[in-house]
Amino acid sequence: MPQTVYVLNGPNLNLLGLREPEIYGHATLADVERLCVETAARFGLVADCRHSNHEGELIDFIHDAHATKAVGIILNAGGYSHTSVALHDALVAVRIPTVEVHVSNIHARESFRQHSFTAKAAFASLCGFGIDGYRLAISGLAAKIGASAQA
Ligand code: CA2
Repeated sequence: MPQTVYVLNGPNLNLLGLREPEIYGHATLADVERLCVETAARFGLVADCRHSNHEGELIDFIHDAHATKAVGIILNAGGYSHTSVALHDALVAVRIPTVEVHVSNIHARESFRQHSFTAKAAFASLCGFGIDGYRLAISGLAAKIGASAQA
């Protein structure tokens, strides 16, 4: 059975590469997902990449991760990171090692972005690396769960 990592992207991340490139860069969500699939494969992992603009659907994805015995979650919950106790609670409930990713450096932006509910349920957080943050997050998750790079 392959070990699966869920890569979950939240609201507005489908606009990556299409708007505000000065903040979010030029890469698209399809580029992010390709990067995640390739990076996961280097560690013998399978990336199951999902996007939703809806809080409840993101919660359903987290429950799916538990139901399918996913070994990790990479989460960019977008604006819900800063507002969603429900997403926090879903992550705590499933107890799957999670890394939070933000494309932009949320700490150098508006004050309302500087708190993350979801980060409190993650074992690590990365922000400000652009889409490379997803690659770093999968690599860090692989180390955490003992998945080594494939020859
Ligand atoms: O930096 C990140 O990855 C964010 O999670 C992106 C969220 C924002 O609400 C968070 O504070 C930080 C927003 C999604 C991006 O919205 C876009 C709008 C236009 C173009 C591209 C993305």
